[in-house]
Amino acid sequence: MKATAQAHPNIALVKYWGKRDEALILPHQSSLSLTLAPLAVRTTVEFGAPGEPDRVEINGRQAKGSDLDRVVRVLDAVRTESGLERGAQMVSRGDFPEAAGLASSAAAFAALAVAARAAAGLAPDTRVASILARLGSGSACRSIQGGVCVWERGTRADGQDSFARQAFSATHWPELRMLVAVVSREEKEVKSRDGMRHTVETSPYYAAWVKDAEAEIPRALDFIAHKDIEALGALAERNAWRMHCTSLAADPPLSYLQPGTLALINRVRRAREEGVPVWFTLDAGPNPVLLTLSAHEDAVERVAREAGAASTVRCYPGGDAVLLREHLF
Ligand code: 2P0
Repeated sequence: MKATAQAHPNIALVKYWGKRDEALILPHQSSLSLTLAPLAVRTTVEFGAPGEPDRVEINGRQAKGSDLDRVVRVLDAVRTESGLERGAQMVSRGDFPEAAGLASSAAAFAALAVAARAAAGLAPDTRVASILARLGSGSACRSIQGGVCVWERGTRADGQDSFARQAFSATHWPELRMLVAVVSREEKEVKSRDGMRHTVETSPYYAAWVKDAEAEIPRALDFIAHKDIEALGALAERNAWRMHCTSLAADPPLSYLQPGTLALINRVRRAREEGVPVWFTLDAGPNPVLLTLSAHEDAVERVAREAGAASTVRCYPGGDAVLLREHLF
């Protein structure tokens, strides 16, 4: 009745931005991401006595409010699947440097999904685990497997065809590198969940975003299959710009960009003109993530520092979410 899992976060190269179903977390478009090592979240789940309340501790603090609700939602889905009617204890810990500015929720809900299903005695199933992780946070469905994963939007109203599948394992292109360039540590004012809802509801560009992002997925897969970093980098940059454009066109406008973000993006373009193969992507926050190859990682880190990044976090393709023998309690 007790299990522990570890999962990595992921960075989307074709982003998820907008839900067609808020309750089930079903997206308007498909997305594609790279699972990122060495960052990871570990989570232990133990089902106890029937009728006990769930107890949830995240990074040393008891979870409350919407954070607790999201975890309970995933635990409830596992109770439904397994027929267990027991309260659970969950302890979760991330090893993310606080300054990384990377959301740990994708890794956290992926680890929770894998640990909770194992603790309930359910056999491993990447599809079911991906759907379960999605109920906690959309992007988490892409952290069940390593390497490159595609979250197919699906068309069913019950969400059973909306999950992520591995397209390439972490060993397909081990030289890929993603460097988080931290230009601001300030907490973002608008959370992704609220920002994407506002964009769907008010941006006249939203329909164009959906159509374009969907069409980029097969192109991204082709570039990754051929290890074409230039084409993939260009695709990642234009997809990030287009996601941010839809938000900038919302009413009132929504901008995650800060002066330091633009300074870094401009420096990346100049570095490329000077011969450094580097491209950026940008999530719903101010810190660009730089795409390059291992041979150029040091040069890219220098570029990021010169352009004002206070710190950087080096990442490489990560593996699947896995069960661990050692528990957190
Ligand atoms: C992504 N982001 O594809 C995009 C790009 C942020 C920008 O997925 O509401 O935390 O829990 O489904 O997954 C962040 O959104 O939002 C996100 P919910 P989530 O990675």
